[in-house]
Amino acid sequence: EIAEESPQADLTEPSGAGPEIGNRRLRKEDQRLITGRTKWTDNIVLPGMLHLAMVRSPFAHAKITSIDTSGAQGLPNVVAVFTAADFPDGMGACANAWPITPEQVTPDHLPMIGERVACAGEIVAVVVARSAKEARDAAEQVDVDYEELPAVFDAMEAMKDEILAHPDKGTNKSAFWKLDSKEAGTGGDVDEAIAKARQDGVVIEREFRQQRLIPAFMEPRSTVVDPTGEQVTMWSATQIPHILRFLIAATTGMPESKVRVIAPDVGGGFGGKLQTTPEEFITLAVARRLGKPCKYTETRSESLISGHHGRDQYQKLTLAAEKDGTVTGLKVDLVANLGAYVAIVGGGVPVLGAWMFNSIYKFPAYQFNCQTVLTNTTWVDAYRGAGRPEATFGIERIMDELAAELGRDPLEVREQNWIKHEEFPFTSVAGMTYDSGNYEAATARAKELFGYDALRAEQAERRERKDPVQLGIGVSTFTEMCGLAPSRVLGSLAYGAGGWEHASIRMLPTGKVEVITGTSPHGQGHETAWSQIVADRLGVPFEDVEVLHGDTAVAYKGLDTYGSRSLVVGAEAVVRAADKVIEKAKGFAAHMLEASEDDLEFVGGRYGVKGTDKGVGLTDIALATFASHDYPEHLEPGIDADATFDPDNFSFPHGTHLCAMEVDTETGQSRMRSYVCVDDIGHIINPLIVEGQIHGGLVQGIAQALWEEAIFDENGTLVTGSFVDYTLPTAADTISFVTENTISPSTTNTLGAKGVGEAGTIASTPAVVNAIVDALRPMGIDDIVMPCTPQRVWKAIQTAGDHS
Ligand code: MCN
Repeated sequence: EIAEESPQADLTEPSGAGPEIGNRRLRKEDQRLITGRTKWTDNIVLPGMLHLAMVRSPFAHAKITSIDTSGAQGLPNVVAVFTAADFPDGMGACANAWPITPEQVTPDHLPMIGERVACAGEIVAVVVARSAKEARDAAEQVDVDYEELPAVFDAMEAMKDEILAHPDKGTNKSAFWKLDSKEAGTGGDVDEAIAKARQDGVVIEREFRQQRLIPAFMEPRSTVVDPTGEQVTMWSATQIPHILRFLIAATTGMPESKVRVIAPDVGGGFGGKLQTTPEEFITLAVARRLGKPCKYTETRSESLISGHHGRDQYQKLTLAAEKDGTVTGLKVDLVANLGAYVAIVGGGVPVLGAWMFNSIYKFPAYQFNCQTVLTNTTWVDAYRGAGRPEATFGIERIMDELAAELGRDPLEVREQNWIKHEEFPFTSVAGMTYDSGNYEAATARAKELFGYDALRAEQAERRERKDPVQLGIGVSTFTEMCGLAPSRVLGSLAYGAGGWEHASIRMLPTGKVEVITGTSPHGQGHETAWSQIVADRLGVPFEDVEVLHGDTAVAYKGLDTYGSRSLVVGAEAVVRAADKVIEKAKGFAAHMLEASEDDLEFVGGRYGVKGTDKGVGLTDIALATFASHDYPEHLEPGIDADATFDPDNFSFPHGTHLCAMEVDTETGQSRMRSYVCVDDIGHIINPLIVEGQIHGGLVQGIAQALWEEAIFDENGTLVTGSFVDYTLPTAADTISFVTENTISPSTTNTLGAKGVGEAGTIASTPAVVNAIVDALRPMGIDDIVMPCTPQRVWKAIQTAGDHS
């Protein structure tokens, strides 16, 4: 009904006369996404389809001593019950795809467990029934006996190796990664810098905790497998159809050509659907065994316990500076909790911090040490920002602490240390070359929009009169590396990982254009943005461009969507395919116009003979190459083109985020008063999409600062296992944000664009915590552990009071 009331046309603004790039177009995909009138995986119904329900371990670490499935077997409409023993050759393997070091300790991650579960929520049996409800009811009748084993949950506990998450591995330590500027030749000796600062400068040492979060996407994960055709087809709510197809083939032995993976419309992921999951492998194995289509859709509680988690890291930072505020060195020691298994990029996520803790600053000496550890908790992998929010938090918190120690304005101390705009491209102490940026411009504009000086004056006044509601101002200046990734750089860091992207453009005879992209959007609006780019490049109407994605039989080549890569890698491939179309069509144009190619110019979708009014449109050429026999012998019919783009560098968006928090010192309650961000993401394709990305990202980052935390009890049971306990923010919990942009074009792609999908999340968490700490600093408080709940803030105030 809703769909009929708001037809597609109402959601799409007219093209306008100007170029499409830069247009605030409403997203063409939103009509179907918002009304739900689309193919979400769970909407797919196939003839004779069966439904799966998983039997999951309630224990975090236990031996399975027996499984009795008889209670479920006899129930009406139950078709089968399987345990791992029914699949002696296995069911494939969830990927531990990219070990970060050759020595990495990597436990096998099997889809279904037969002997020993290593975290709560692992699957020990699957029930197949004619309906999902019957399958779930029957799953409760499967009787599993467990013998509990000692379990370890906390990363620092795991470091002691007293209790082992996987006893057969002999250690909980998975991998160690170090980057040292002296050894790498990119800077000085950090220990010397710290020793010197202890004598005649300032040393700030802080420990921060990145709590565990859960990527709470809107659409729970769902998989349908149809084994009845020539090919096995899997529909899955995934971010990575291409990688999934490859890993199914690689770990089950099925020929890749016999596997088709389709990611239909996907309702959000935030990194949480960047995984090849036990549930996908089990659904595939069961469907093939029974020869019938099968569907599995998780409940929200299953999603929270068995979809992967994010963050969970201990950070120790040592910052050395001269007395005038010039930083001379930074040392970072991380311990990152991987959970029970090394997830698809789980080992690599904390290591991304190696290139990010130094952030926008010109530190002369730097060292990054990262130890990843295994525990008996849900596995941890990418969650929006993946590695970069953690690093940004650490450095932006400690820069504030340095400013406080010196009694100086935190923006002033940052400016003293950051890379100046005339110094780009700049190779950082971690060895990354930042393409472009202008931290001065973004900061100046943010200060102006925020009313920085007036708020500082109000803060001083409230402090003076001991107002119970204190005002805090939080600063976060950040950069990130996005656009995963230059294959050669990525491959050298993480074994065997490519980072290119592919696109095809098909010029249809009627002049319409099909764009096929290897990216796999799950809320980011690629259909709209890619159409805008192609409309401008080929000079065709926006409405005539159709973007196809997410089906390995259509978009046969791709590396999918994550790491804010799609625009700067994927859309750049689209641009290059479009340029090839233009080049190919030129030969036909010359033939049709009886002119030399050198005399032609392509403007507004038309080849014109310079100096004349003779010309032919690209769409006419598309028809001619389809229907005409009259074309030059040296040309093939058709002007379609493919391109694969592999950038030579990441792109480095940056920005300045300012947050004002009012903190009630009597109750511990914090209230956000204003939030301003000025982000620099180079050229912008669609400002409306960008605003949406920033808003969504901000809310997730703010939620880490204030509300969200995945908590396990002493038995390893997830106590925040529903949305009653896992505190997701709603629109009512946030305020209107002020967002603006400065533009420092990227030099790594012809669009001059940088990614935006994670920027808001990366920048906002430290801005909020810095604001709360700033409000309370006169009380002697210099940190609040996240999430900064009223209870924690209140306790910190009481404790500070006790000491004074
Ligand atoms: N864009 C633009 N101009 C720019 C940069 C981006 O117009 N200079 C537009 C792009 O055209 C695209 C969108 O912004 O439509 C995001 O582009 P990009 O930064 O390339 O990010 P990706 O498309 O690769 O998306 C991945 C990123 C990540 S890593 C997470 S996590 C995340 C995010 O996107 N998860 C999301 N945004 C999300 N948005 C929704 N709705 N749902 C998720 O799960």
